[in-house]
Amino acid sequence: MWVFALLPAILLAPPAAAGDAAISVHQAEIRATAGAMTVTGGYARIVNSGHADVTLVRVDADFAAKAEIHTMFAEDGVMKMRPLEGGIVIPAHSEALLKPGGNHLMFMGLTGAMKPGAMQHITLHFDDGQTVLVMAKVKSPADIGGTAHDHSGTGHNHSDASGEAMKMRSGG
Ligand SMILES: [Cu+2]
Repeated sequence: MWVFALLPAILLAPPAAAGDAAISVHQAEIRATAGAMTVTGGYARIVNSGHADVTLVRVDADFAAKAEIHTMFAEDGVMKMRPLEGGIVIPAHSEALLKPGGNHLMFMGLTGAMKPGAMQHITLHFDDGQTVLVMAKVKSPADIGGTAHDHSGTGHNHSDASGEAMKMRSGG
């Protein structure tokens, strides 16, 4: 009986088009911090099963004063990063990988240490109005997928970085 009751609701659902909730986030991870670090990175696989490209335009996290979407680039043989102004496009029927050494989330002004094993909420905002609340797991750098040391070496360029691991380069 309930099957018949359900049918009208399905028929009334709007056709899949711009705005269909098609984003899912997997393997959300945050790099654990050490000592007085107040900056860290976040990574995830964002899958778009919809028929339209979607752009990740903003990130919120209650454990950081500021959250940004970053990209990395080489300058004079040194890897640096900067905010990605246009956001990250997740193509239709495809995915975007946020990973060490590539596009990533950057959390600045951490309210506390990021301890391995802890779970933290991140909110991802997309240009079509979708908002996705993500549970991210804090992992030690060695456990984060990909290269383990991209955020701990030289060449990063955060104006408000106070951690010893984030070496400042002005004037970049
Ligand atoms: Cu960054």
